[in-house]
Amino acid sequence: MKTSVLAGIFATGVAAQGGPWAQCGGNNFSGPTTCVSGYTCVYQNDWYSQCLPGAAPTTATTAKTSTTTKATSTSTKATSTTLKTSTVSSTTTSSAPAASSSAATKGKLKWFGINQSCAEFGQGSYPGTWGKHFTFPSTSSIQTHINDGYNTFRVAFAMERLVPNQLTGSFDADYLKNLTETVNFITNKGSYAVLDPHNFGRYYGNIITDKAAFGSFWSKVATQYASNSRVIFDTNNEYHDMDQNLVFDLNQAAINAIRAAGATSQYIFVEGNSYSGAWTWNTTNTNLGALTDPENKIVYEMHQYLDSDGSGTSATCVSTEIGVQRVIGATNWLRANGKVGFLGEFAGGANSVCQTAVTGLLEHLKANSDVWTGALWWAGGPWWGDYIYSFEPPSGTGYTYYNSLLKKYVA
Ligand SMILES: *[C@@H]1O[C@H](CO)[C@@H](O)[C@H](O)[C@H]1NC(C)=O
Ligand SMILES: *[C@@H]1O[C@H](CO)[C@@H](O)[C@H](O)[C@H]1NC(C)=O
Ligand SMILES: *[C@@H]1O[C@H](CO)[C@@H](O)[C@H](O)[C@H]1NC(C)=O
Ligand SMILES: CC(=O)N[C@H]1CO[C@H](CO)[C@@H](O)[C@@H]1O
Repeated sequence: MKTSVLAGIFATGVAAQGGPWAQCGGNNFSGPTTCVSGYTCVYQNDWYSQCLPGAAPTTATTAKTSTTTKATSTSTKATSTTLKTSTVSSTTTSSAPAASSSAATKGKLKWFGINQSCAEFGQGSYPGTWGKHFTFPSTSSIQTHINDGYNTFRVAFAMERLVPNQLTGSFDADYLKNLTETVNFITNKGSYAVLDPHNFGRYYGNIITDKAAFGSFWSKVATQYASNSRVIFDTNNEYHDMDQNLVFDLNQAAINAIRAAGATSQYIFVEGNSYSGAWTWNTTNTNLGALTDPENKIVYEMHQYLDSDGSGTSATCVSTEIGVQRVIGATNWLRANGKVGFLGEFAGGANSVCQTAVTGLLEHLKANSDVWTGALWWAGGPWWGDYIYSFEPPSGTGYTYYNSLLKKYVA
C-alpha cells in the first residue's frame, strides 16, 4: 500500500507533493520536497526526510536544529499541533516531556556499545557445561571496545543457569560469580552493563505466567546489584507470542520488585512483545506506555534488524533507507508519549546497502536523541565464529566492516 503510493508519485513525475510517508528530502534526492495536505516534510538525517502526519512537531524541530544546521527541508509551520499517530490518543501532548528524562540528551547517544552473547548459549542444555555449552564474554575483547570508546555492554545470560530450580529459588553461586565478574569488569571501567536474562519471557521453555515468581527473581537480582549504579536491568529479552497484558504485568512486576529491593538508582529497560521489534511497536506494544516507575527511569528497549523479515538472519538489507523506515514509527510513538527508547539490538550485513541503511538508522537515532538514548550492535562474544554480524575482535565479520563507522556514534 505504501509502496504503491510512492510508485504513483515517482512514476508520474508530475506530483508536486509527496504522499503519506513518502521521502521528501535528503542528499541527492530529486523528488517533491513538500507533502500532501495533512502531512509535513520532516528532516530525519542528511539522507532522508519523510512526509509525516500532521504539522511538524515542535520538539522534533528543536532536536534537529541542535544537531544540524541543514534542516532546510523541515517545515517552518511548527504550530502547537502535535504529531499524532493513530494509536495515540489521550496521552499526546504538545510539550516535550521526554526531554526532562535524565536518560536523554539532545544530539548525543548516552549508551552505545555491543551485545555480549555467550553465557546464554546452549539453550536447552541446562545447566550445561562451562566451556562446552556456554562461556562468559572475553574481558580483553570488551577492553578493546572500551578503548574504541564504546560505553555499554549488554550481558546475556540464562535464567535457568542463574536460578536452576525455580524462579523463586536461590542462585547458582558459581554462575552468579562468573556473571558478576563480567559485570564488575565492565562497570569498574566506567561503562554500563545491561543485565539481560535472554529468556524470551520463558523459563525452561514455558511462558512465565507467575508474576510474583518473576518479581521474586528480579528482587534477588536487584538486591545483588543494588549498589552498582552502572548496572542497567533489562527485564527480559524479546517477549513473543504472549498475551499482551501478561507482557505488561511481567514488566511491571520486575519494576516493582527492583525498586522494592532498594535498587533505586538504576535504569530499567523494559521490552515488548513480538520480539520487542521497533517496526511493530506502535501497533503491538502501545499498552506498555502505562508502565510506572517511582524513580521514573524506564527506558523502552526495542530491537531492529534490516533484513526482509526483520529477524536478523540474513546479510541482505531491504534497501538503503530501511533503517530509518523501520524505526520511525517507534520514534514517533516515544515522542508522542513522552517516553525514551533504546535500540538494544541492531545489525546489518557487511555490504554497502546495509552500510548505508545502518548509517541512516544511526543518524536518525542521533538526530532524535531527545527520545533515543542509544544503541547496541548484535553481537560480540568469543563463540560467534564467522557469523554474519560478529563483532568480536580482531576478525569478526561485523567488527572488521563496521567498527570504524560505529565508533563515530560513541558519545
Ligand atoms: C550524492 O551527491 C554527491 C555530490 O553532491 C556525490 O558525491 C555522491 O556520489 C552522490 N551519491 C549518490 C549515492 O549518488
Ligand atoms: C565459571 O568460570 C570458571 C572459569 O573462570 C569455570 O571454571 C567455571 O566452570 C565457571 N562456572 C560456571 C557455572 O559458569
Ligand atoms: C507505525 O509506524 C509505521 C512506520 O514504522 C507507520 O508506517 C505506521 O503508520 C505507524 N502506525 C501507527 C498506527 O501509528
Ligand atoms: C539476531 C540473532 O542472532 N539473534 C540470536 C540472539 O541470540 C539467541 C540466542 O542467544 C538466538 O536464538 C537468536 O537467534
